[in-house]
Amino acid sequence: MNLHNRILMTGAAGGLGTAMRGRLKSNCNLLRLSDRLPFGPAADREEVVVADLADAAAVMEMVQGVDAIVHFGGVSVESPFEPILKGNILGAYNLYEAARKQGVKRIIFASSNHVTGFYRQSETIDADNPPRPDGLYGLSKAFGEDLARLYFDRYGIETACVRIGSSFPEPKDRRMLATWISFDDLHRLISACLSTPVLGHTIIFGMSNNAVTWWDNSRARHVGYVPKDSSDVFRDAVYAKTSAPDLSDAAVQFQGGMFVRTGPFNQ
Ligand code: NAI
Ligand code: 15L
Repeated sequence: MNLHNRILMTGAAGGLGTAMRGRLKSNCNLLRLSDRLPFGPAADREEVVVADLADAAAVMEMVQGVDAIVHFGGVSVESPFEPILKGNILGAYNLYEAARKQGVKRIIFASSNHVTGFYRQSETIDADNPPRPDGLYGLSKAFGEDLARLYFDRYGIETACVRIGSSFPEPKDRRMLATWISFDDLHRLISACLSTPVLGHTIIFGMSNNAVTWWDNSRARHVGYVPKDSSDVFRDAVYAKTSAPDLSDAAVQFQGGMFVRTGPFNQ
């Protein structure tokens, strides 16, 4: 039996939305999908809502009647401030306000490793390390995590802030050998966050069982996430197709990789 009747997944037209769409249907009776871009008709046990997260009234309608939210929607890379402000800051606020007013009690927030991108690749950090965002995008995700904490402390809305590493079919470069999470592990992680009896406000790093890692999830054991995949099977192929890292490059020194030197700061 599903714990949730209707789950809302935002960002449905994006990479992870597309990958999780089929998988998340096993977590609920009805999956409501939303994005600002059109993404095709509703399939069996689906509902489709096209709306901009910056539109408070539309978000209020989108959240009506849902039991839990998986929030992927928003700007997903370093960008100028305006779209980040609308999609990630105002968008997250609109979503939490709608959740508060409509009694939604659990949210899985797609945060990012770029909240802590300015830690070094030689460091291991956990959820208690302070944020060190590597750009405006990471900063907006740090805002989302703090917003979630406020709505937990004041209103009891539980959130898993999943600091996703790199979720793609395969790791694309040497950095991603540390940051990679498979789609199946991401679904395992979201399922664990949706079903654990007490979630509270939890920060958890979204990674597979990679031999090289910079993140320690011991503060999120109550979630019960057990990854089954590993980037290690791709190691030889990734080494063969990439050249040795230039250790003087900030993208190699810091966990955020290229994000630490991307964006409007450099223009
Ligand atoms: P994506 O860019 O493919 O998908 C994001 C979706 O959000 C898009 O379909 C876009 O149309 C929608 N969106 C953007 N602004 C919006 C707005 N104002 N209103 C409504 N919808 C809006 O990104 P991806 O890779 O699917 O990531 C999903 C989420 O996970 C994002 O929040 C991203 O920051 C986060 N994440 C993803 C990682 C990855 O490895 N794929 C790593 C870390 C975090
Ligand atoms: C992210 O936050 C991005 O959304 C994703 O596209 C990747 O670039 C990922 O981080 C990463 O750090 O590899």
